[in-house]
Amino acid sequence: MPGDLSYRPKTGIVHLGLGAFFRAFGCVFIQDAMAASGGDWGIVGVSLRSPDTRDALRGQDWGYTSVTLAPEGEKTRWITVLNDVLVAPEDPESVLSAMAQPEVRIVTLTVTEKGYCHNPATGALNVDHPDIQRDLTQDVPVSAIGFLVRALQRRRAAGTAPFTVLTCDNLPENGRLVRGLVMDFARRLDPALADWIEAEGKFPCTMVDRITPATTSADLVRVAELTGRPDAAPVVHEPFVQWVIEDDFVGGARPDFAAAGAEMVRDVTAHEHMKLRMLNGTHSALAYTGYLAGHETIADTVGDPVFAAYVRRLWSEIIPAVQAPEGVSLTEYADALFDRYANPRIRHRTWQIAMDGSQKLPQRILGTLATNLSAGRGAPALCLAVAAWMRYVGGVNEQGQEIDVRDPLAARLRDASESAETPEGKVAALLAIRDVFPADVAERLSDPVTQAAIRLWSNGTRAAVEEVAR
Ligand code: CS2
Repeated sequence: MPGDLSYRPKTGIVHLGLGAFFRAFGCVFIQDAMAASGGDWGIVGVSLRSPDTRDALRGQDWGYTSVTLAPEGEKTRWITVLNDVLVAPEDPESVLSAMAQPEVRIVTLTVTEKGYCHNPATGALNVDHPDIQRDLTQDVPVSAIGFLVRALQRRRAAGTAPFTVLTCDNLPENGRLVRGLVMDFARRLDPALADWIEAEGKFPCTMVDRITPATTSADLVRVAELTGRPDAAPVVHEPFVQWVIEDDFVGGARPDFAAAGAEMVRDVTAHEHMKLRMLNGTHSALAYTGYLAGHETIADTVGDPVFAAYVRRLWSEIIPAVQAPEGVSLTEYADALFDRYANPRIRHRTWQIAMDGSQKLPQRILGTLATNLSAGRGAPALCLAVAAWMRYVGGVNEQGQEIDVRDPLAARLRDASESAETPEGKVAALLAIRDVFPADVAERLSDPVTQAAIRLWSNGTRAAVEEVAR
């Protein structure tokens, strides 16, 4: 199959946070890059929490099926770029030792927003986070930031150059953000180490994009049907893929990402803002409103004409707050996003996207709202998305049933919501959570989000969506 490897590469990359996304995205790019241009960029994957992926892949020699779900049909491919999978809680020492090997030149990360242990509103390290407090005092870490810094410490002691830290999470200026967190942690541990990382370390920013719903048991059955071989951990994803990477690696050492279709650029900010605000922003808005209106997936949600009009309305509010990357038309980008959302084979659950909203809202929606409101532009569709998030984190749906809210701040959010009876009171209590809403943003949002919440609570989600989408 084109792009498949004819050799077993030696390890050059350690990946922290081996979830479905990186296996459907980074692993595929890196396999293609080596097939095109060679190099030893095999990957040791690390699960920071559960042994499930390791247990599933072990009996398959770490290979797995990647399934492209296009509206017109499915395509499968066997991915062989993983050389091993480690489970950090079982054996953190082997993770540090893998990261300290001189052949490892890059550490990639997909640990999700909350995995950075930062304050989502400010981007600063959350030094009150229990994992960070623990990792600052013990040599063997549990947090991603702890692993990065402790491994860099070993490399410095051994006279080995640092690895490049390549974050692939949907965070604003993700490389600069993780650099700030690593530097803050390192400075608290050992100022000389911090100086060394500052001088020699590299943290390129990236924009990553491929819709990858969680693999289901139905997917396992389908993959066995399609390929004739059972696979305990395939990944399913859309055909679209985009990786934009700042070309700034320690010693220039990296796979030939461009040969695999990645865009190597000097500054990724414009791409990143566009994607976070236009894709992830509308994804979250559709997740909360769609979930509350009883839609299971994003495709079901945009298949409802009221929500199709709503997402178009959202883009009309978002586009004035986005600077187009050179050569990109934002209206064409929005049209393409709509088609991606409508792909009927992609069953991306609204509940899955609704997870961890406290960590996602600032960069996905609040920044856009702040830009619009300070320019005097109203943004009722975005304000309704914030109100829908508030209703969602209250933990009870419109039929009075419990919602399984997954969020590191879930208990605080629920307490804030329950501290008041009225939508006005709930909005005020939630806007006071500074980890999510900086004071100036909270003040600006107070009136318009309260108006949206009143309509949402009194008319129901679908009617409130219909009203702003008109
Ligand atoms: C989604 C993203 O789960 C979510 O929050 O918005 O995972 C989204 O599917 C990807 O960023 C698409 O590239």
